[in-house]
Amino acid sequence: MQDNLRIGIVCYPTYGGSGVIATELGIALANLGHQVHFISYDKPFRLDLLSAKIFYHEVTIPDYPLFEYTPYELNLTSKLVDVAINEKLDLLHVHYAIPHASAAVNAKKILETYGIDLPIVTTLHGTDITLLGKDKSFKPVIEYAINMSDVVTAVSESLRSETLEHFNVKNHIVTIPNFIDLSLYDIKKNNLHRSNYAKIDEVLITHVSNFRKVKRVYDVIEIFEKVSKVISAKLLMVGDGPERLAAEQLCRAKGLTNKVKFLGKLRDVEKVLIISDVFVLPSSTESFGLVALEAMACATPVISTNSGGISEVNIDGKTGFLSDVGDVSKMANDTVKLLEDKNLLDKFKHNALVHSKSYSLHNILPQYNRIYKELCQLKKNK
Ligand code: GMT
Repeated sequence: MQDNLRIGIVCYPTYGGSGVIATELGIALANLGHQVHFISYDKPFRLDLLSAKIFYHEVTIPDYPLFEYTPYELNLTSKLVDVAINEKLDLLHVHYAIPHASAAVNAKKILETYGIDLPIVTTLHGTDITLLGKDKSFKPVIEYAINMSDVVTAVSESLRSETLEHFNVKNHIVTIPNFIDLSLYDIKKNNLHRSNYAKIDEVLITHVSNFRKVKRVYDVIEIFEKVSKVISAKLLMVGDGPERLAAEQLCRAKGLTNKVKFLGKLRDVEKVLIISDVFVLPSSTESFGLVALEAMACATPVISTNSGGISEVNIDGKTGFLSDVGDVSKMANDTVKLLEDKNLLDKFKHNALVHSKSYSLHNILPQYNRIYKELCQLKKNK
């Protein structure tokens, strides 16, 4: 069997952890020598095409007046069939169940009529199971996509158990946690100055998300308000999304505008995380919390909820503190406790950095690579 494979990767190109993981996985696979074809409706936001091994195929959606609702999944399915045939893909790795896994299994069925066997690896990332999956109208499609994939992976133990609990899964689900490329987190190379945002005697608290409801951005502001009554502090809100305007309005109403800065979407979030003292993630659900791991890789402790898979990443009393969803008083008290005790803060910073290393790309990439090779070997033996 050849060592270098032709791998198709389907992901959301937008500001979110699943797109980040898919992009960084693709880049790492290309660095290993595989040829990687990204397929999406836009170029993934962290993808630079500066590699002879990386290709991007855009799914275009024709404007057809008959369709009241554009059938994106069908355009994606056709594109997958086309790329699989013409680029001679060995396998497809799709991130997120809907519509990526369901389009992929349909493409697989179509390709069978051409005599082509295309193994599908599906990675479940979270809201595809925890939110969409609980919506009964999607359940049969998600269940089918999971059961028809050749290999299914989940990004945390918690997501794996939730999937098994809510769906009639016939496939084995492998947990492969998210990862980070530690070379991107070189504190010494950071050229963003903390003094841009906080005075020397102020602490810097940061939140990064896509400002969806599940992120509970108002809790971030409530926590910050409580902390800033005790400690001189500034808050950086990074990202954008449906709740941003209301969050800005809440800051105005609370008279916090001189202390809270909304930076919008940033490509290199690590630059901000490195200069932060504490990272806050009060989500109501989080299958993994990639950005918490990114903060930890910057030696920044995490104040978070204990929902979903976050507790697998942020270790309570070691790399940060965990609280029940909505318990803003405890999250504020924990933040103050950390920031007022320099020894404790230094210990947590050290622990966060050390713990993040167990999620290094170097440790996780071989797990995906092994799956790909086994699938191709199976295909060859058929
Ligand atoms: O969190 C989001 O809103 C975006 C979503 C995504 O699909 O990118 O994130 C999910 O996948 C990430 C990568 O695996 C996880 O780190 C996030 O925890 C997960 N989000 C939720 O479960 C809410």
